[in-house]
Amino acid sequence: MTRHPFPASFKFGAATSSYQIEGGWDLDGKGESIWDRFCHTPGKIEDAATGDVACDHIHRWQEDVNLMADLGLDAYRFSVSWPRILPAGRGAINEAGIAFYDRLVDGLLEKGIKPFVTLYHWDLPQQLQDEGGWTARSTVDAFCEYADVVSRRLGDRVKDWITLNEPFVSAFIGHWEGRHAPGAHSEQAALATTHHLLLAHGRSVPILRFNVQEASIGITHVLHPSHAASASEQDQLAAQQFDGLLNRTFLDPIAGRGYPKIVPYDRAILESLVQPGDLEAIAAPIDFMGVNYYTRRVSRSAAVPEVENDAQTVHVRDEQTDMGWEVYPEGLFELFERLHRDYDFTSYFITENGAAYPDELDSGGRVKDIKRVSYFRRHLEQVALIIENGIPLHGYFAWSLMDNFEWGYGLSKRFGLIYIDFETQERTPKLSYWWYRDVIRGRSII
Ligand code: IFM
Repeated sequence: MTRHPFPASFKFGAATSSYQIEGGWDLDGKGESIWDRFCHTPGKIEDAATGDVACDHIHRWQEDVNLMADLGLDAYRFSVSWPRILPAGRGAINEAGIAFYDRLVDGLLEKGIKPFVTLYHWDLPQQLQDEGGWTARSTVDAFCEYADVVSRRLGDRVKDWITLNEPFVSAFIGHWEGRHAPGAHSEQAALATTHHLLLAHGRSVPILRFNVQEASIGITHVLHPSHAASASEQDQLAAQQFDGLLNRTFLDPIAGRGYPKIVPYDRAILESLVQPGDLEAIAAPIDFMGVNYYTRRVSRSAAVPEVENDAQTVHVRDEQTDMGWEVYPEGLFELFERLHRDYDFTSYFITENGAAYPDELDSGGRVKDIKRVSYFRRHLEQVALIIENGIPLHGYFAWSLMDNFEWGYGLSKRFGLIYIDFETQERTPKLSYWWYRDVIRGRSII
């Protein structure tokens, strides 16, 4: 059955991030980032890949914008590389870096594609890391300086701004689990990072508003419905704690409620970092909440609050993506119903949704990623339901426009609508690209 629930104003988009696609890691004055350092450290990345070249988007952006235009995108979400703009994290501006994003933004606008800029998608300048990184409160000031520079230079053309991508991942995977840069293993560091990231978000909102006329400003969180594996009190508590960790630690302070109480970490550490005025700053009014949705979490009780497909996660269904994440489309509606019921955010965008599968070119040079089409179709059905239920969801960004560097997994996980041959850099639109093009054209799910 064809459904036509998408209003003309609804934005169909695709998303990427700087370190995952750009390459040019030390090109034209760019400074080193924590991800450059992490990937250049042996043993950190599963297949020993780096983002040194990635999709070479820094040189091939025009071809990529043409592919976006052929796809019919209304909007494109990308991130700016902080060390490409401020190589030392603060101070001297790298004009060559600004010029790259100037060209990209102009190229997008020429094609009628609305740029959504994420300021921070995990590539902190290494020099700031050497001064303590996000565990140091001074990094908040550096972020505000960076937000000021970028919004002054691009704000005449870019109206849609996302301060941070998934602060949960930066804080907990980067600083407690250590699977992401900077690779720390400390609860204290994870909680300091959490608070300083949220403070950086809140403090930068008025700066963006001052610099950008008619700005629309948000933050992006990765959110999962949190279910218990059984009705036992312990499992119920584990599910509540996971909800506290992943969802509420990052939603509640933005909504002006401070940090949640039922969490699996030492809450006293987090509270001790809060200075007068911080919670008010974090709760600066925003224009939209960005939601990245991939899967749900089903918890059974255990002592250690690990966060992914570990012993605590129960897989209820067999269908999983190449990341080992359960495919659970109805969780998207469940999540938005809850957000709409429990919070007062006035507008939402799904800023990422997608799936990794082990795609290959067939003998005819095509990629028939049928599973990804099915994943997108079933999630877009939920998007339709969300809109039909009057929840103010205004856009959907597929993750990702193209195969790219998937962090600790290197180049081994493919999320793209476009297949990348990382040897030749040849781009091949997959079946899902053509399917999504038809969805966008018809503004309906087919
Ligand atoms: O590739 C990442 C992206 O950088 C942030 N959200 C999840 C994606 C898939 O893991």
